[in-house]
Amino acid sequence: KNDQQWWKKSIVYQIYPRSFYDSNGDGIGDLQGIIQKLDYLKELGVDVIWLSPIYDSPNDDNGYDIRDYYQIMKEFGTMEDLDHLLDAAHQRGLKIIMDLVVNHTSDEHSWFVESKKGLDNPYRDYYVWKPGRNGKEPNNWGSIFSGPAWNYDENTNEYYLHLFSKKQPDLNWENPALRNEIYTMMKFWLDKGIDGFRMDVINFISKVPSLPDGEVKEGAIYGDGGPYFVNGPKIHKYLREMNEKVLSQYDILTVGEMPGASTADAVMYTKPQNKEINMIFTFEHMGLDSGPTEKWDLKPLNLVHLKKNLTKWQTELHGTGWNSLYWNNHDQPRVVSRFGDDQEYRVESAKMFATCLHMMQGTPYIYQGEEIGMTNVEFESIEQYQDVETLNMFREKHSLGVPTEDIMKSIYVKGRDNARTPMQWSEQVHSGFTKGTPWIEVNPRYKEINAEAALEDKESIFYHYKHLIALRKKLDVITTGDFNLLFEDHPKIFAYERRSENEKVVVLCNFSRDEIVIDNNEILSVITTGKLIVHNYKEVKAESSITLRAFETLVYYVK
Ligand code: TEU
Ligand code: CA
Repeated sequence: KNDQQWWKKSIVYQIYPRSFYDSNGDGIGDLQGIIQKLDYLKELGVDVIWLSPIYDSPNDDNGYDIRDYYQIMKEFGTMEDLDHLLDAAHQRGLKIIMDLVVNHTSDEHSWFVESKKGLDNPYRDYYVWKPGRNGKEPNNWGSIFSGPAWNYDENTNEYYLHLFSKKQPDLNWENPALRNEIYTMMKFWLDKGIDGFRMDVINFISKVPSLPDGEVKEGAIYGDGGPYFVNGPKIHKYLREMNEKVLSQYDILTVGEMPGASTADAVMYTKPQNKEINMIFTFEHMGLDSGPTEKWDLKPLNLVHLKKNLTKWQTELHGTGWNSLYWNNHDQPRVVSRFGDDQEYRVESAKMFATCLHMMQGTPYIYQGEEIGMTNVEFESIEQYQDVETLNMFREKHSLGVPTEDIMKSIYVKGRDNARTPMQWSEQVHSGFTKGTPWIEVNPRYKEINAEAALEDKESIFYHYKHLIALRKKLDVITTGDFNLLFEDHPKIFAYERRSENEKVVVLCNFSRDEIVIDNNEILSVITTGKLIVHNYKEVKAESSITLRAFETLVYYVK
């Protein structure tokens, strides 16, 4: 059933429901709000909507801490609202995939409430419990959200593992009873008619049973447990079991979020004959502007490294597996601020990033607001920030005496709330997101950057995305062609070609503010004989020796 590979031709739009559109004035986005914006997404031309978690949750990590997999978060609405959303989407030819968060649950989940009651509780082994070592944590691992990865429970005098926040205890996938509970839950949602899953840190679920200490890297406080839970010893066993018991029975899209997966891992996870999942999210290109220990350790992007990394993923998965393509999501700062120019050349650079990504092989993902060029935010005080990862990091670094302005600088560049300020719909108060008080403040630039203005401006970033999406549907070479990097050592130009039997597309992207002359004869012949199908400047000057203006992108089609 899963052999119709429709997802190779799809474009996915990610909605972070809390910040998308508030229909009832409580300052929190909701399902009814999404229903009211489906026509906007239809206009954009996307095929699939990925909803970040909408299950019942205390929202310690905004829904990535699930308390009940079978209930809708009350702030988002009811199960009837979800059924209504599914119908309304399907009526418009839109598919919906949900976020599957099964590496951990909320500590308020009934399984964990039971598990912590006693060593002999039937749910004890749904989670990872260990006795302390010399009166301290069982090993030296750090949590990804700061602090140790273990929390002490005095009731049973043991520690439980939490790779993320204290309120997100890791599930024990060694336990077949737990695995079967997950498969049953997945089938409940698939039988309701959802069209697939995005699987949260799915390559973390298998841990090395002995849970050995990790290396304490330069400048780190805790050990790096990564080698003992990333792409763990039984991950392929579990994914094949999940595929055999659940996924293979439905015609769905499955994408695994896989921090730390290499291209070799990705081929194993996504080659169809392995019967695991369709595609993965890699983090390698999203880590190139981080220092050795953590993302808050800022480093400027080196374009040649980015080009080589994306080329590696394009070429090593060509004909073997399948790529997802993304710059943005609810965990990443907004690309136009991160790698582009969100002031003078905001429109040109946003269109350039879109073109650079959407002409590659894979399934593109658009994160809410990316299609109108939303930018990062810089709130004055830490009090205005909401993200548990940011707040935990602030507390830890503050206690270590790091100056506040240094901490705030890294939050401005890499904080996840950059992606979580409300979707900017109009220049109305609170950007038309809510008639109430938004759960997080709106980015002050909403008066200039909003969907209403974008829809009225034929030259907007929105219509550039719409055009790229339409091209993917029209030109097979974008889906099937190979990938060949051009000017590979050029420090400011990202250029590549996509080739198939009788079609070729040449993509030129200037990642800099500088004007750059291209006098390569081969490219010049493409420019003179090819058809210009994408550009991001109003006036296009196709001369013989072309000069790429600041953040200019040009795409030529050659038959
Ligand atoms: O994120 C996985 C993950 O590794 C994140 O810690 C991410 O790398 C980090 O936030 C970058 O700053 C997933 C979800 O996407 C994220 O929202 C959740 O917080 C996390 O898992 C735990 O569920
Ligand atoms: Ca609401």
